[in-house]
Amino acid sequence: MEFQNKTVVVTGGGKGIGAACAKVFLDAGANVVVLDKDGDESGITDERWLVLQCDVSIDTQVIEAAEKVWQRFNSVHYLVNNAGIQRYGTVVDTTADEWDKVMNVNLKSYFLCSKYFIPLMQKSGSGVVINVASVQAFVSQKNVAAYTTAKTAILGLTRSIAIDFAPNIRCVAVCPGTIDTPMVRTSFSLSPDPEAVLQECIDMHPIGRIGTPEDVAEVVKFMCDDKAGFITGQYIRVDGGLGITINGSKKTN
Ligand code: BMA
Repeated sequence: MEFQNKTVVVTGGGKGIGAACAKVFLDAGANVVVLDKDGDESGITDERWLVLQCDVSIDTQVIEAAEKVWQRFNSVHYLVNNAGIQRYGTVVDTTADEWDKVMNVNLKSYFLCSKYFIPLMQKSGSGVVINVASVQAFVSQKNVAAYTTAKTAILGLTRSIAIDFAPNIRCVAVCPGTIDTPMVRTSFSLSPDPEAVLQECIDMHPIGRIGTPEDVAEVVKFMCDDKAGFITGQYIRVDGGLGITINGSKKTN
């Protein structure tokens, strides 16, 4: 119960990596706030569990959520910026609307939630902002121009927050590889052979599997812990080795 009397806010907390983060913090004793435009399907009922339907890319909705969180728990210590969508396209294929949508959900929401929750962390004494990015902040693939741009920008935002709000507030980016989430499964389903895409993804990761949401959630929790108190402005890849290979785990001979 190392996070007892602490409050964590998780965006996109209704499914995938966000849901795993929310659960890990609940199990560690924290008050947990799930912000998700679709609500939450976990069925958890607990006095330390608050679900707010909120589109975190919209300024007024984040302001309202921040007020409700403060009313309910009177503190905010951790913010996990995690909400994300993936859309496909080169810069030529991507429509201006799709570009804006990806930037709004994957990047602007991180700015907005930081803007409105950091002051509450300051009132609470200290805090940590975790920005869930992606290996696509470093390496990329075809056809994901908007997504990879947003994920790369998150690293700059992470540095800015770390510098501007030190020493009491730390900020760390966590960069997952392929993780078995509804977002990734939806991407797979766009292919005529989703199983083949899954196998390709497995082969890209030297660890020999894709990640689980819990793989990421445990690292997020550690980065929030005081044990990680000398880490700020940094990124950590949780990618099964994806980012260190030239050709995945494929043998060359
Ligand atoms: C993630 C998502 C996944 C992808 C992975 C590795 O951010 O884009 O769909 O498999 O990066 O490229």
